Amino acid sequence: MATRKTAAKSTAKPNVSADELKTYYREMLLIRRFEEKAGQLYGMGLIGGFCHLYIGQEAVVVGLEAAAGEGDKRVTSYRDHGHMLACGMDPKGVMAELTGREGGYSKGKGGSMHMFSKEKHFYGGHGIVGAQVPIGAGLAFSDKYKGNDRVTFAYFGDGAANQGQVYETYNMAQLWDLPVIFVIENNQYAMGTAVKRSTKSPNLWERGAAYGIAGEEVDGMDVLAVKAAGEKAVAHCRAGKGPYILEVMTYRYRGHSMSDPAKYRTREEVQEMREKRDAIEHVRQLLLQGDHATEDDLKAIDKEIKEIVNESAEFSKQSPEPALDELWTDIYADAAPQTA
Ligand SMILES: Cc1ncc(C[n+]2csc(CCOP(=O)(O)OP(=O)(O)O)c2C)c(N)n1
Ligand SMILES: [Mg+2]
Repeated sequence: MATRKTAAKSTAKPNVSADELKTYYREMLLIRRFEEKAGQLYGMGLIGGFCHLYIGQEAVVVGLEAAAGEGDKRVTSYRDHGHMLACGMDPKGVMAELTGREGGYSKGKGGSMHMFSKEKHFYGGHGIVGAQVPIGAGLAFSDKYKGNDRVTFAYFGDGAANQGQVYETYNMAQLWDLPVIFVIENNQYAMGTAVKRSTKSPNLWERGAAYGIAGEEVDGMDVLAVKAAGEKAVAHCRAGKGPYILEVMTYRYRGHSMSDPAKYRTREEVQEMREKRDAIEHVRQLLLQGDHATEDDLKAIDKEIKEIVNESAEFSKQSPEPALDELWTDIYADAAPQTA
């Protein structure tokens, strides 16, 4: 098997303010604690159906959201809770949706994989692997057609990157210079299949070359590296140069979904990533070593986040289940067509 070429890492000191670092710390921690709570609620039977946690991948979406501007769009797969929190959706509405309650973003009728927010330009949450990639190009097409300078982030996994529709989308996006950033979240696995077992060509971002699409590999455990690459990609798209590919190297600590026995990898492998590469710990160390924050400052942030997450769980438990007649609403954009 061909071995993966890894891009040279920059050794430059990050040029970043204390406030910025604290923001990333807070946002990544919110996702992690929220997901841990979702895992607990699932274990208690309060969340039904599928539930795919994002723990370990937090720096990807937080770094890219830091590079995004007002009005930019995002669309992703079923592993979507982190994307929703990072773009500013309300944790209460997300948790209530996970638990199937009326106060959820889809009134409790969509669950983990089916939430949207027009206000935050979040276009789902898609359970069909790869389906969001052409949708992302469509969103970018709409912005280009309207003549604004908005950019769409279309997130998908290493497994999805082997799908045909991704390459049909690359072709059209490049042909029409669409302002879309294809973000491959390479977390090394597609369910139980390691990328090495499914993929001959080792660098997924390089496949864009066949269509003339520029791209690069990014260290997805380093939020500052993700942000910097995101800014470059956004500038490329806003300048009308067409799409860009970011292959963000990351890792999921939990199973594919809550029902994954995780027999396809060793505990040691997961432990090693947690101990040596954790993205939140990385920012924590930057804050402490740069004298930007004390242990007490960080404890205060931890407490604040814990409260937000607990409130979201409490809100979900108090929110009623949707009424039965809700079964007939939100099916068609307009009133249901009448049959003769
Ligand atoms: C079209 C389609 N095929 C198969 C599945 C079943 N399935 C769900 S997730 C998944 C793995 C996708 O892995 P990847 O794209 O790497 O994303 P990750 O789960 O790692 O975030 C598969 C095969 C599906 N949902 N849709
Ligand atoms: Mg994957």
